[in-house]
Amino acid sequence: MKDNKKLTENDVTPETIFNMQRREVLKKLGLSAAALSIPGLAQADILSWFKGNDRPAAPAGRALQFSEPAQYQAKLTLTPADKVSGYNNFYEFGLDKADPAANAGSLKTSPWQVEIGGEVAKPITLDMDDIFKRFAMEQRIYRMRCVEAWSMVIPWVGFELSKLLNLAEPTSHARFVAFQTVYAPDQMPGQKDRFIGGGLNYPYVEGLRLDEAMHPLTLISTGVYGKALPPQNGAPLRLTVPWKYGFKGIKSIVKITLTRDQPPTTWNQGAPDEYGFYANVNPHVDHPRWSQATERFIGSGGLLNVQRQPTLLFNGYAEQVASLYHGLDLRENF
Ligand SMILES: Nc1nc2c(c(=O)[nH]1)N[C@H]1C(S)=C(S)[C@@H](COP(=O)(O)O)O[C@H]1N2
Ligand SMILES: [Mo]
Repeated sequence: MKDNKKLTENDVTPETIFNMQRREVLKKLGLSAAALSIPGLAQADILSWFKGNDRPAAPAGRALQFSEPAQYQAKLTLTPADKVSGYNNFYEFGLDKADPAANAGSLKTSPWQVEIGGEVAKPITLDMDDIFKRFAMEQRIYRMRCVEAWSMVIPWVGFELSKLLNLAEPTSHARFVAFQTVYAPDQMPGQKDRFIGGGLNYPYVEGLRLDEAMHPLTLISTGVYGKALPPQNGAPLRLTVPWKYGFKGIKSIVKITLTRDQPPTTWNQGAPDEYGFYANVNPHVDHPRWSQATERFIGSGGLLNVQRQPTLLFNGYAEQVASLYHGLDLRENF
């Protein structure tokens, strides 16, 4: 990190804040905290929420067993593990990128059950033992592109969502799949306090079209970097859809429902003009407030002089998924 560099306001990205002490950044800018509206400044409220509560550290992730199918071991530069699990979006634990790692230890991830129901012939509820017994885990190296225009490359461990859905036998009426994060306001400060949680509706919900959910690239992740997911990454199981913006990757899932109609999704409800249902990564369709043509890749380097790279259509997975969207106007269906 170049500590001597004179910062400008344009340099103040979430990464800047992540890598430097906040007061240091503010000092370099010659500003008081009040002059900047940085979500991280909500941190103080989180600390007071935890006062008198336990703020236990997350348990160390257990090593997982998995295969490494050659076609999914992309030769890409990985984002280091400490960034994958230290720079997160999980608004249930606060808005700052460092908040989930600091606070998500309060989430009880065991025992855990996930319920699959709705338009299925065989509704089923599974615990994590059932999941690990029934589904062979694979490591898959995927690009991940957040709608905020930063990106990572992450070695997930997981299994294809289609296997889980097939177990429940979707009926001929099923056209969409709805997902729900756990609702546990006593463990998640952002669910209890609208300010800490960024004003979103909770529980966080997401959805896919059935064909997207059944696509072989669509994973349920149970681990990262060879170990069980830490809570800040969405333990014990979360969705990973590599050709879509990161917010589709709903964390800490307790409920999966096959539906006839398109289900509501949290970010779309929060700001329908900015976040659509599809959320396919697309460098040609800008966010109303910023360009999506390029992205800041979060690698091993210091984050002030972080590398910008072009964003790829469908995040580089066009060959595999473009056929899902034939005849769909991607600008209208953003
Ligand atoms: N329940 C829940 N899931 C969530 C979020 C969240 O705030 N709550 N944030 C989303 C966003 S915006 C992104 S970019 C990814 C980040 O995943 P990561 O922290 O594991 O990289 O999680 C997604 N899943
Ligand atoms: Mo995101």
